[in-house]
Amino acid sequence: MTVLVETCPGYRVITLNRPERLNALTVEMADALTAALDAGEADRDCRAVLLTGAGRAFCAGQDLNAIVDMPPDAIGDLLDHYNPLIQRLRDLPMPVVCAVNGVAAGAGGNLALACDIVLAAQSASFVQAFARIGLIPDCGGTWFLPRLVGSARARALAMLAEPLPADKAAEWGMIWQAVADERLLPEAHALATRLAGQASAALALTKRALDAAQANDLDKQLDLERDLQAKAGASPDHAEGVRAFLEKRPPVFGRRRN
Ligand code: LHQ
Repeated sequence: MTVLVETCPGYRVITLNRPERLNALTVEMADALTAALDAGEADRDCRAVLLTGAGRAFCAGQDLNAIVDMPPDAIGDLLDHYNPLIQRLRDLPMPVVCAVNGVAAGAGGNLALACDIVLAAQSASFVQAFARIGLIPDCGGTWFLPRLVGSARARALAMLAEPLPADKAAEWGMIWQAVADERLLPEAHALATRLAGQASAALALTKRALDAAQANDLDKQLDLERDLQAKAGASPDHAEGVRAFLEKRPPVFGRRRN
């Protein structure tokens, strides 16, 4: 199995599993990953997802063996499998924690950047490897990078294809945190557990609002916040959150409904 799924209380762990190839992606693997996310969404007890890689790498991007003899005009068609995966990660109502356990190169790096909260092991690095093989950053790289790190850094990362160490990625705001290697999985599981205990509708609406903000002006965004806040405010989780605060006890949120 190139993609492993493990069910934990409140969340699912999805592990890229081709460690002998540094978890390099094939279209079958991208489809399997999308299917695993679909299945997670269909399970109302799944309130967060943790994505990581088996072995010493997170993901080395597209498996170059699988495309070496491909007709040049077929390369772009592969993205018909990868783009739905990136969209799926962004559209998923549950938060996705990414634990980058080692190198994240090419599409592998951008797969990580599509997740909601990215933790990386201190020994991990991010490489926009595309320029080295005459390609452009895909899987959302040209969209995520400038928004996360600014245009100057995005351009240099994309054009020079140099590895960016996890610490620097965190310092630049590309990811949430770099943590000691042995702390990566414990911290990622703790984050997933914590998110799984939060108000699920509010998290889903937060994802929507933040993504929409990338294209909206302030007027439009304020309108959207009003509409989404009306939904969040009408949720039983909001009522429970307020009651719990006033009663000085931890809130107990209900099942995921969206
Ligand atoms: C690999 C790979 C790999 C196969 C390591 N494939 N075997 C493009 C096309 C169209 C549509 C879809 O989207 C894309 C997007 C893309 O992702 S394009 C970018 C593809 N990825 C790359 O160009 C990265 C290639 N890999 C590397 O630069 C290095 O391997 C990194 C920096 C990831 C890791 O370096 P090292 O830690 O020094 O490991 P290594 O290079 O020794 O690799 C270990 C093995 O894994 C090795 O095989 P071997 O049989 O010698 O042990 C590599 O050949 C294999 N491997 N990446 N993408």
